Amino acid sequence: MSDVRYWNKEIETAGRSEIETVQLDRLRGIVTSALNAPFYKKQLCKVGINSAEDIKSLDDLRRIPFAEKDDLRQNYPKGFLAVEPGEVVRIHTSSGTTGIPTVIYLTAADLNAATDLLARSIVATGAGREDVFQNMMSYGLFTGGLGLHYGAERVGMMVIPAGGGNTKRQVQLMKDFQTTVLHITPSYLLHIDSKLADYGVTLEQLNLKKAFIGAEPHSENARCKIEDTYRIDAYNSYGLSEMNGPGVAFECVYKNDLHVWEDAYIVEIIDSETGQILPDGQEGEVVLTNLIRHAMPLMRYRTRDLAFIHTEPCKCGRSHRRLSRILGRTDDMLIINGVNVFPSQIEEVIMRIPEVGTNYQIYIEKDGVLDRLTVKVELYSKMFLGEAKQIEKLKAKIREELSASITIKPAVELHEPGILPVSEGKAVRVVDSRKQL
Ligand code: DLL
Repeated sequence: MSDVRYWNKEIETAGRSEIETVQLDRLRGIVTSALNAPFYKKQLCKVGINSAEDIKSLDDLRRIPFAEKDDLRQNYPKGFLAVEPGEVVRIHTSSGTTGIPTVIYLTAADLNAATDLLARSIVATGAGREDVFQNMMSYGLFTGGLGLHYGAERVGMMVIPAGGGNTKRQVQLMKDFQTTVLHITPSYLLHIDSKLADYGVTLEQLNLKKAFIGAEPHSENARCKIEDTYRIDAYNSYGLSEMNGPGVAFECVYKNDLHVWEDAYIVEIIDSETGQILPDGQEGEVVLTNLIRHAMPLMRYRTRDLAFIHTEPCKCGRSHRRLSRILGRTDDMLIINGVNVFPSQIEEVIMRIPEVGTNYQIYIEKDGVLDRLTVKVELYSKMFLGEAKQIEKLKAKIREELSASITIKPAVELHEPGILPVSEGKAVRVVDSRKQL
């Protein structure tokens, strides 16, 4: 009888040398495809890689130059395309809100391989065909919706393709179909709880058991808040459009950081300043090579996400190494009056304060020549029933704890729930008006 804890036990529990054999074999295949893409034809020739034969070992990967978001933009739309257009069955693009969009192409075989990783991820969390899966990520060009949709169908779950937004309808669907697993951004999930009472629905009327949370940064404290609020298990899911979206790394039942599916992705951690490869355990920028996409090869892609690799074995028996949660991005560091501050530090502090509710925002503006940081925080509504003095005390406490972590004292504003803007997809946590000057 097959072991229900795994989707593909053989590869998920393979030894290091077996994984590396698969990686090498697949890397050669990807290099062969890449030589058909205008971008890589030039790049690979420059470093003397003219065929798969030139990849003798995995170390040869390091000869391949890093690829960056700008390369994708400059070669938009077809510079990375490595197959005849007729072979492509799907594209996804980024939103393009910050400039030229980026696009990925998939053949039917690419899509099949990506879907399998999602089925594998779902099963790793202990979910299975008996579950009712409500997919609350937006469908369309964003990879979050369709990616998990096909993975969940492959597992045999009953899929509710709800898409993003329309909270009232989402809650109704959860109730009517007794949804057991949600796929959702953590900020949106944190928000929904405050709406249940408005819709006359209690947690007891729902049947939630698990949530797959991802697509945006969140702290361990935010995960705990989700788990306590809904009395469910929340599993971190990491991915990016450039690597096919979700399914790059996922937590297993032990929720002890995210297994990177190493037969499909080679992960390197580099020093983002020097490009030097860092040893396991050291924090740096995540660099990924996709081994399963032939329509559009992408090797050594600099994600700008910061994390580190765990090597100690996981109790689940999977041998694929784990990535820490994303600790920040190389491009999200704020410099406030000369002090470096990561938004993740702020979230980490405020989410551990029990009176703090589920939404917050960070504002930075100019105040004369100086920068002014304000952290706006929503409290649970019962807090506002107390005395004003109590609120002032809490404000001072939040300010103290923040300044102990980030070394500058921000202004703190406390609000009732429902005041700060909510996103039904990725949350906008930082509003930096200095950039508009
Ligand atoms: O957000 C893909 C995805 C969809 C992942 C659904 C997980 C679930 P992009 O829109 O290209 O793709 O955004 C990718 O989002 O480089 C990270 O900075 C961030 N991100 C994604 N997952 C996580 C996570 C999708 N679990 C960018 N923790 C990535 C922290 C995350 N950040």
